[in-house]
Amino acid sequence: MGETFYITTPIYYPNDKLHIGHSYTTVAADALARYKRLRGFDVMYLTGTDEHGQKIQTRAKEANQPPIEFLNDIIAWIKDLWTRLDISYDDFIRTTEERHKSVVAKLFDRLVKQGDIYLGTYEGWYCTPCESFWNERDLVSGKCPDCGRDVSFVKEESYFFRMSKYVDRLLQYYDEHPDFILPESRKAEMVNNFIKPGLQDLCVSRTSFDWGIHVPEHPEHVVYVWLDALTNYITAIGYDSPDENEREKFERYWPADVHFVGKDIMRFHVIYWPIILMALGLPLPKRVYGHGFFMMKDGKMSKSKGNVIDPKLLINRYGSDAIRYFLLREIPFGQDGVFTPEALVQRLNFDLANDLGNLVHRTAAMLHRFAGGVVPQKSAYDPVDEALVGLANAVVNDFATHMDEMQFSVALTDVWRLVRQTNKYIDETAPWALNKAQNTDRLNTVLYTMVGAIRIIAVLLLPAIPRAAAAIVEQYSFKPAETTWDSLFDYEAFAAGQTVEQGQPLFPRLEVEKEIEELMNLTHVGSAIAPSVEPQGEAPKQPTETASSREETSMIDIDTFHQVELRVGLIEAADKVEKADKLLRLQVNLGEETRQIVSGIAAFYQPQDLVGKKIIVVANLKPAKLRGVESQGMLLAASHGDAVHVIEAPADMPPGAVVS
Ligand code: ME8
Repeated sequence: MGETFYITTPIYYPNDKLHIGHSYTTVAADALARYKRLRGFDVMYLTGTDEHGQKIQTRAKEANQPPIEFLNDIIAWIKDLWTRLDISYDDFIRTTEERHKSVVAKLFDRLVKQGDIYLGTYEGWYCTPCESFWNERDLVSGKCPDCGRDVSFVKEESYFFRMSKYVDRLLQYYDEHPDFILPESRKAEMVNNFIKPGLQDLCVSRTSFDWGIHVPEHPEHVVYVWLDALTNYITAIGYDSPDENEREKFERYWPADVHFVGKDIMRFHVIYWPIILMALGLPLPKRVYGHGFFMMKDGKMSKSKGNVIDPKLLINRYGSDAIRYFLLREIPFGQDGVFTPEALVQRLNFDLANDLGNLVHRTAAMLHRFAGGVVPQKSAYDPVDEALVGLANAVVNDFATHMDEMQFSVALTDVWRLVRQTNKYIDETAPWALNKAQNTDRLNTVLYTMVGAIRIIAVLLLPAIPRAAAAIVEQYSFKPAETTWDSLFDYEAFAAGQTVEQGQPLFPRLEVEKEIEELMNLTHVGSAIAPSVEPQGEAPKQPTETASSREETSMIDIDTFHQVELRVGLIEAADKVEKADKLLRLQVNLGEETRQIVSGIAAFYQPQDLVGKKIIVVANLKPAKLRGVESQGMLLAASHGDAVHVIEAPADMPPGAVVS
């Protein structure tokens, strides 16, 4: 077994569906894990869920479910998300698992006994969404300084962790390990904002709720979520496990090579977590990388603003590779960036469909046209070939440097230098002209050189867009030995003579304007087209959403439901919307009036089949324009997998009848 590499994501709060921001951290960690595996490391990639605390208890209560049932449904949804995004985690820890709970209880007991944790009384402020304690002086206009929401005053008996005792050692560790806090710019913020003003002892238990790990000696105390959560990084790999094999695993992988976290939870990872480890006498993680935030145009994503992007929606439409590529490429890791439909569509179209997709497709097409679909042997290189070979070498080295520095966006830019240059090489060498001139030797060398570049590109893309990269490897029949990391340093490390499949385009070319508009509709809450999500091109076959995922959405009360006006409608006419292959325009009689409704059901119904149907219409939806056509309502349809059925009203109900 090779050298180990242990990488983690935060364990997310399963109080709600995860959004594209959570996917960001997980995809980045996945790309690094895959890259390290490619380089021969024995990788342990851990993710999971942080399942205790007041917030989860409250959400479960609102959903009228025992916490664990509430959680199981969401965890199933989260795991399904990671499957769809091709996340190659090696382990998924849930803090409600016995392997975690028993170790945390024991560890707490030990820290009490050795005097690092003591009993006292906490008086101060608490932010439940962040599960964070705050001093009066930390609050900003009386609100949580992290999330801006209301805080509550709490006074309760609590255990405290003697953080202050370890501050000097912590600062010394920072000095001796300049790579510990990454990007480096975050270090000053941590020291100036949290350590210099005086690090206070941390409250590490709560008594006002009971959904958590109980302190063995004092069971009315529940271990504070952050102490519970942070220790997942060691319990998951067998710290203090009764099982010897598990303990060996811990010896093997600890300390972690890198914890990936968002900048919001940096302080827990670079201050509290190292101190807890010091108290336990364990080595500290080598690096903590605090990346930036994916924002929306109107600021931070939040459920209450309704500007949260559901990653499954995007994966269904574009496939996992497209989303992975966008997340890794669009924003330099470490910085904040804004999500816009324009940026997504342009990246997919220009980088993936045009540059990469086109290169792979046209090369295969030329191999078929000029060489019977078989990669020919080369003769001597011309300078133009040597230049491409030289660039490929440089790109492999740059890519490695940038991946090691966790600069995913730059590493992908490196690969695209080779993609674009290879396209240019084809234009310059013009294989079609060589074919016409029957200059077979030269033609063969050019074709070989093109395939050589594609091999290197495919291997370099395995970490970021594993499906497409594997599809290229298969299409071009590269053998396992020709797709190893070491093989990249020899341009000619593949035996010519293999057959290349003609293949389908890897990524569909999008009509930019149209797609941006559709994406806006799709991601806009309250969009008037019900079933507008349609897998495209190579989009992977995805499991459909189940009841479990719906149960995580907030429950509404009956008054909210009654705000929706449902009526029976009779479809009197239907036709296709011009230049919008998914949309039908319906004229629907609602009793006292006729409404025009545009619906995304063209793929499932012929217009004439709908005429005469009685349907159920949301009659008080604000009008919206779809592809320039006004829609004055929405019809109800059921969807499952690829099937969509318009809901029909009973035949004896007149148009306009109220549905409730
Ligand atoms: O904090 N952009 O869980 P959490 C980028 N349970 N990343 C984002 C993001 C955005 N808009 N929104 C969320 C917790 N993230 C604790 C962690 S670890 C021992 C316990 C990512 O569900 C980012 O990684 O609130 C952030 O740190 C994390 O989700 C917060 O997830």
